[in-house]
Amino acid sequence: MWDDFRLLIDANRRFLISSHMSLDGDSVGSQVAMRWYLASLGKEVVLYNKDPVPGKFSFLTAHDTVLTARPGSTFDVLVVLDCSNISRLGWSVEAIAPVMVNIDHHRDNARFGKINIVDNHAAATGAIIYRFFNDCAIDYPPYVAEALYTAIMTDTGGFRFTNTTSTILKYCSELVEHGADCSRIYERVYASHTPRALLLQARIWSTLQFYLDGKVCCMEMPLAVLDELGAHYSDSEGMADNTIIAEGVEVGMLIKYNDKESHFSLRSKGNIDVGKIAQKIPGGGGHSSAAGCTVNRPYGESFPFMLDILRQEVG
Ligand SMILES: [Mn+2]
Repeated sequence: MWDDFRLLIDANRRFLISSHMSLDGDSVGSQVAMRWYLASLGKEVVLYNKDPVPGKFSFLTAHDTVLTARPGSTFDVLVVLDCSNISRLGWSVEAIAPVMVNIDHHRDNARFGKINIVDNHAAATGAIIYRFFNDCAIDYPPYVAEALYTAIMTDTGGFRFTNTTSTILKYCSELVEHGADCSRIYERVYASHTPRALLLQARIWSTLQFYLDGKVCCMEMPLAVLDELGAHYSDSEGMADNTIIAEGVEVGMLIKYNDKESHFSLRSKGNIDVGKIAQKIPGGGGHSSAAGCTVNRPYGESFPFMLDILRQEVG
C-alpha cells in the first residue's frame, strides 16, 4: 500500500503539504507529522494552508512552519491530507505541482490524487500516517507522536465517538510510549479556552432548543455576535459536540448564519448517519457521526428546510 508513495518520495525533492480550510487537530497534526517525515529524508518541505493554525494547536512543534500565503514557487509533489476533495483546500492547485498524493479518511473522498491512500474506516488521517510509520518501521520523535495523538484525539471527539476502537486506543498507547503527553495535550486542546471564547460559548448555549419530541437539539450562532464580543469563528469550535449530550437526542445541529447563508454542523449519537443527511445538500458531507453543510438561504428559510429533512430521518 505504501510502496508507490515511498517510490514517489525517493524520486522527488520538493514537496508541498496542504489540508482543508478551517484546520482542525487532525489536519494540523497530520501535516506536522508528514513534514517531519519528508524533512527527515532530506526533502524540501513547505506547509501551506488557506487558513491559519488555530491557537489551541500552537503547542504542536513546527505548527509555526504553516504558511497562509501561497508559495511563489512550484513543487514536485503536492501532498493533500485529510481533505475529501480538492475544492475543500480553498485554494487553486493549478500549476503548483505535477503530481498529487491524497491521504484521507473521509468516505466521500474524490480520489483526486495520482496516489490515493484513502481508508474511510480510519478514525483520523493521523491514524493512517501512524500506520504508515508503524508498517514501515519508521522511528519518529516525541513531537511527532504528540502531533499524531492530537490528530486522533480530536477526530474521535476526545475518544468519545463511535470510531474509538480498541485498535485506535492501541495506536494511542504506542504514541504515548513514544512521548505523547495525554494530560498536557488534553489541557491544551480542551481546557485552554480564552475568556472571550467562553463568553461566546455561553451565548451559543443560551440559544438551546429541542425539536421533534426531543430527538433533535439545536444551538445557533449568528455571525454578527463575533464582532459584538470581539470573538473569532474558531472560538465556537467544539460547541457542535454539545448538541448531542442531552438524553434522548439523536441528532444535534449547530447553525452558524448570516443574512445570506447558514452553515449546519450536524452530530449524531450513532443511530442516524448525519454524513448522508449532509450529502443531500450540494457541497455537504462528512462522517456518519459528524458532518456539515451550507445552505445558501437565510436562517429563516434554511432552518425549517433542514428540520424537514431531519423529520424524515428521526421519524
Ligand atoms: Mn480527519
